[in-house]
Amino acid sequence: MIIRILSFICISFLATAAYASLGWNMPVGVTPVSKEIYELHMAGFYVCCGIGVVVFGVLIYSLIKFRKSKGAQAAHFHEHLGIEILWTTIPFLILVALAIPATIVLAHIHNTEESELTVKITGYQWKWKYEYLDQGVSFFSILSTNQDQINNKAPKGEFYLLEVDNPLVIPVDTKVKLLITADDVIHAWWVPSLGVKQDAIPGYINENWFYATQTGTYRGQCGELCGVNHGFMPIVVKVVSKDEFKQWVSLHSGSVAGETRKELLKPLPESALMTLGKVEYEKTCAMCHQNSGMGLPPTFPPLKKSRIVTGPATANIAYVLTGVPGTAMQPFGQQLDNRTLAGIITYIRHAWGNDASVLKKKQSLVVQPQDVQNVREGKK
Ligand SMILES: [Cu+2]
Repeated sequence: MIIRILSFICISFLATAAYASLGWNMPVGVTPVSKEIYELHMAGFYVCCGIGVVVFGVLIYSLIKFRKSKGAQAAHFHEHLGIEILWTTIPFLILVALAIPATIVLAHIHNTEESELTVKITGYQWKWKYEYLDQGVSFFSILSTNQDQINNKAPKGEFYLLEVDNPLVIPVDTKVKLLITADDVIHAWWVPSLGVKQDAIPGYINENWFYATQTGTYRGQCGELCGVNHGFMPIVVKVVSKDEFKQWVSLHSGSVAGETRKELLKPLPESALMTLGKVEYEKTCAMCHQNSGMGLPPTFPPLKKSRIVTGPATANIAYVLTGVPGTAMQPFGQQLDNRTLAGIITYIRHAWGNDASVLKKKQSLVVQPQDVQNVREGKK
């Protein structure tokens, strides 16, 4: 009877497809590997259920059947060779039976041969960079949830902390090889629906791959504790049709970027720089220095009344371009274009009452894209 009850509880847990849709189980995913991982996980789960039923069944049966009130007497035997062989052999066989499919899946996960598209992924504190090695497309992907939601000043959106400005765009039915590394500390690129969780380690390039069989948007996160904003570097992968991908590449590939590089040096009116700067500041800088410009001292210094921000523009530009080694202040010269940098620097020199200090020191309030380029080239 007891065994029957236990079996019933276990069997009710076996209806796992339903639980997967409820979010109680791991997702089945949309790639062959994610499905294999799911099946492996379920096989292990069934074995655990079986062991649970047998072990607890015997235990509970014995407790009830041979209880003291019924006058049960303990047996006095010890050292039974047959039993010892049995309880060593059975777990050994179970482990071997589980290791065989696990090894097959593991070998499949690491087989990056015959890939059709290669994307290099670099983890930074706290963003991802994607480079399509054969298409000449590269960009940063940054959290796009606004600071008001994070600071509980606005209701949280549907994809709170799981949305980015530039998702990774991938064609459907294509074997995509991933070369995963990091620029500062260890991160991990983790998208459950694609069956990928791979450490991003500075100085190493790890390989992984996926083959998405369904179009759609798949979300993930950094899977390795990488610092104070670890929870703020989500991953969004948009799987599109092959035609849509071709169009997307032609819009984003090198030749177009080459033209816009010249465009990016054109001077902008102060108001345009301020508008652009505010948006970009909130996206790229506010996570550390905060919307209020007060930072989170001592790790993230305030920009309000900052000596650098209210000082000479060239020094301010150089500081942002090269960053500060050994701190979270990165060399943004590699990450942002001249126009964006000019906008951000113009904005921080105006905001939080900094403008009064800048003017008092007779320094310039506005930074143009050409000024940024000049500092890049080492011109005064
Ligand atoms: Cu990370």
